[in-house]
Amino acid sequence: MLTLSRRSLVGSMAALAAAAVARPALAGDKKKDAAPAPATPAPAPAAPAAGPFVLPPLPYADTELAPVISQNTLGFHYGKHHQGYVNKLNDAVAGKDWASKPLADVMKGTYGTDATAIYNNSAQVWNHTFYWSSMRKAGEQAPNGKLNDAIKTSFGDLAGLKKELSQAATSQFGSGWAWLVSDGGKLKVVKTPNADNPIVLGQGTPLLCIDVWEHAYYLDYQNRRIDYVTAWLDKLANWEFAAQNLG
Ligand code: MN3
Repeated sequence: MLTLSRRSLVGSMAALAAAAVARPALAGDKKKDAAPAPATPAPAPAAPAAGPFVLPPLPYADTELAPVISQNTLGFHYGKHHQGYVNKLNDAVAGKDWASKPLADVMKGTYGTDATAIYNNSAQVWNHTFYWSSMRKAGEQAPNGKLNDAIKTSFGDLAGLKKELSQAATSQFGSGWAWLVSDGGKLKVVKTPNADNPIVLGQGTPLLCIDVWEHAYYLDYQNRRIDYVTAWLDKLANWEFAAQNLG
């Protein structure tokens, strides 16, 4: 019911917005210093300016993470939240040098500056892209080879790693992320608040991440973050991706 009402609301708002303007919204419409509208409406462009950053495709079908993450959750998370960060980033970099820079350079270059909108949205675009690849089609999978050796050295065994990741993910207060990173050849678990990630914080090379913002799990698990994290670690963790990142 929640899904239906939210979608209906979005649809109604879109209809209202469409009725209120004579042409499609443009990227520059929100700027207060935009030129006044001409008396005679200009022809509508073929499509709104998209900006330099785009939503990357998911590495699986949106049904393949079920039953751990439903198609409904993934639809909102990817199609609304991740797309929203991309759109806000494009708005924030419009007319700035950042518009021509790689995404990772943008988030590293704006961390700790007063360009908070560019930083927050660029880091969230990066984090979510990494998060999608940190998961695979739901099922049993275990790390092997060099990654498995490193897990044994750093955590004793896979259960030890899962316990640390679970603790980090469930103890992160409010919104944020839990990460498996490689730092100087040793694996460790870290957690970061809001949009922050181990790259900007200098905590090592990310291997996997778990999104623990409520939007990642609330439709499926409500307040039970521990159930989401446990199922994620047992059924979705993409150890092949982690091994690739370990190199
Ligand atoms: Mn998210």
